[in-house]
Amino acid sequence: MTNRILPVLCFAACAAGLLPAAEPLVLHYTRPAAEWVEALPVGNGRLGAMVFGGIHQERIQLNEDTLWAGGPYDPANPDALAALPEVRRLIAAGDYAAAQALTQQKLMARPLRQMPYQTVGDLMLTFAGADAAVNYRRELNLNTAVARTTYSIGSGPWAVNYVREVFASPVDQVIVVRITAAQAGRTGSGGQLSFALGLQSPQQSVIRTEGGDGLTLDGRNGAAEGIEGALKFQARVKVILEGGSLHADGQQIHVEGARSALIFIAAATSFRRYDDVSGDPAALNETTLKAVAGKTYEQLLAAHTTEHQRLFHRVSLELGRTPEADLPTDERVRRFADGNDPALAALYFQYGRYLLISSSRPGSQPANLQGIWNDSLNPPWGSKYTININTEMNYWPAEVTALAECAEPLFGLIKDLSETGAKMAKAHYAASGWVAHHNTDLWRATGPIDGAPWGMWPTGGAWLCTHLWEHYLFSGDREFLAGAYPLMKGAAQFFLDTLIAEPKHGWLVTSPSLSPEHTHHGDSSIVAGPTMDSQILRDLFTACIKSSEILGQDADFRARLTSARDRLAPSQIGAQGQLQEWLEDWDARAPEPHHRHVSHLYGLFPSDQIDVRTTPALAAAARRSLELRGDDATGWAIGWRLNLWARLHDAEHAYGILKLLLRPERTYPNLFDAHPPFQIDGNFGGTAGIAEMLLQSQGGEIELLPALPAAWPTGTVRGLRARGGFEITHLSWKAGRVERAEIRSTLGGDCHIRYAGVVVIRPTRPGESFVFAPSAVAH
Ligand code: FUC
Repeated sequence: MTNRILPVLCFAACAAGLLPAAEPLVLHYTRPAAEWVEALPVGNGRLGAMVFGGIHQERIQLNEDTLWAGGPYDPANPDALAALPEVRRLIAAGDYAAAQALTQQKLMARPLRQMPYQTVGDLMLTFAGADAAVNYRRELNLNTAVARTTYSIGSGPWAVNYVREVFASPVDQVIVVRITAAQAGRTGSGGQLSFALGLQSPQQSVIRTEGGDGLTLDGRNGAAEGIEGALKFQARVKVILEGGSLHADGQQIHVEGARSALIFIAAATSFRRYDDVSGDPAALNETTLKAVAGKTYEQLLAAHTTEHQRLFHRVSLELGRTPEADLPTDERVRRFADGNDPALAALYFQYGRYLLISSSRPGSQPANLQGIWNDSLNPPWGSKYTININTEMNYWPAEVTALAECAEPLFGLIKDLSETGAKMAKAHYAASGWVAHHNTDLWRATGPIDGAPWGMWPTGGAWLCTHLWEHYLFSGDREFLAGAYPLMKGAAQFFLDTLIAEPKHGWLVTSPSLSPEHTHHGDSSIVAGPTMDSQILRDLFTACIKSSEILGQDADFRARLTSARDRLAPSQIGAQGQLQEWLEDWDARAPEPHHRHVSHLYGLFPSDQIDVRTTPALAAAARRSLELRGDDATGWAIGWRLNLWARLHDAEHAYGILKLLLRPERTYPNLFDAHPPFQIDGNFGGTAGIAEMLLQSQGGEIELLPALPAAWPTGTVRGLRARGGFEITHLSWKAGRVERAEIRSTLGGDCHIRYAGVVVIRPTRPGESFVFAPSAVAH
């Protein structure tokens, strides 16, 4: 039912702005971190640190987001183009094993693997006489983005209280550490702080003390897969004391009898662009450290917190509080599935937003498989960008949770890939436009890697491009669209040149391709026209068609795309009632029925091609596919299932999936997602999924509480964003029913609000807010 009469809508003076968080958003622990996945992450997009909070020894593990192995390289394989027709012929003949073998032999990029993201090293602080500590607490405050360790040594009037605070400032581009030691109850007392500072690194590096109050680590990145290291990097540490004295000794700085110590950590590499490594890290660090030299801790902290809260406080979420909320965070994770701790779900939601703000800011690299936090030279999957799901999932929460700026690095990556991918399109396919396969790295390599069953997937760049269109749908930013359109157009051009007509129906399909990482016969995944490809291309072509209309250009290209879109293979329903993963109904015979990837369900989420209301048969088939696949999977794969069940409007199933995610097997003590091992995509998928349970805005409607579980009967969420330029500045519910919503229109136009089976349409002007109170709606 659609209601055009608006008795339930009234005008209100709604102030949009920063929102105070009601529930303290703090991760806390009673012990120092023993493992890396217990340490607490801070980051400013570019610099990251993991804080362990040790008593005798503090380890602060450091990252800089451009420190990767290798240097600029061109991964094109000169044999690929000549072998392409034969691979296609073998696929058309149904000889998938031979097609895969030839792909492996001739079509893969060189080298076969891309470059890994790497650690800078560690700052180690060793404290004198730190044996019998009491009142220990270690915490990460998401509201201030400060990691804090406190403890006392000794007792009575002689007890000394230690406080360590660490943050990564996006304003001053340094990691700031402040340590104080003061005798209990004696203001002005001090001089208790004695410790040694040293740097260590697994990289090729030289560490030296500098000027008596500093440490410098000069390094070079290493080679990988035969690609020589081309980067210089430098980390610098500077210590400023209040009281006490400093002296250098070998590779360490010694602090004696200080009241407090302020430590700055700067780091930079010579990376400027994927094809330019001419930067001067020493000069960059010098400038950075000079700029902070005269600032007080309080000034630095205030600037940092203000900038963090500008983004973080746009959204708040309250789902209710139980006594469990007072427990240490790792204990809460252990209890979540069988307990009643709605505040942990809210904390996990906000932690995903915190991690995105901390790992992806304008000017930084995009969040990689570990965001920005990695202590290794050889991390799992190189801690790169896997673009057959993982990188996209990292950015699922960006628009809906009001962090669109954090997606800027992703848009920059797409621009880079449009350049490197144009060379790849030409070399491997003799095609125009650009292509990126299933992975990329700092150097924006775009070729098929790792091996044919995983790498021979040409649709990664196309999927990334849908994020450009989504940004337009949320923001209505025409100028952004004008810049993004050539990137989307280039991605589409590649497919206009390379799609082939499959023999049975004449549908246009990709070949060679695969349904990400899933085999259909034996160990063969190579195929023509996997369902996911057609779904992604339908979205890409539609985005290009609409963009060219909005921008008033490219009528001919639009016409070509429109006719190609009409010929893409449709999503089909198979014999089990499931959504088919491939052109043929092979799902029942695929060797891994519970595979983690659910690529053919892209159409349901993140796309809106499949929808419970507009395409109910396909939605039912998607549901069947999900049931057949099963709920449990790796971290990110559970995160995807959460979003999918929310799109199916099955609140209880979605909540059951959240319980699978928020258990120790998939959530480490520091709330990092466990693939396992750590992979950050599940955190972001989890945040997006919780948002998707509370608000959806696909298909031209804003739906309130589309998948609210019984576990969250009462709550308030403020600040979520909807497509069409709407901010849900307030949404509160009681006994599972919406009490009041307040919506701000940024662009004007009709706002279609769906709740409890009723749609109301409210015309709006830009900047106007209105209240939706459904108690008056007759159902
Ligand atoms: C894809 C997934 C794996 C892992 C890797 C980084 O290959 O199939 O599970 O997430 O990316």
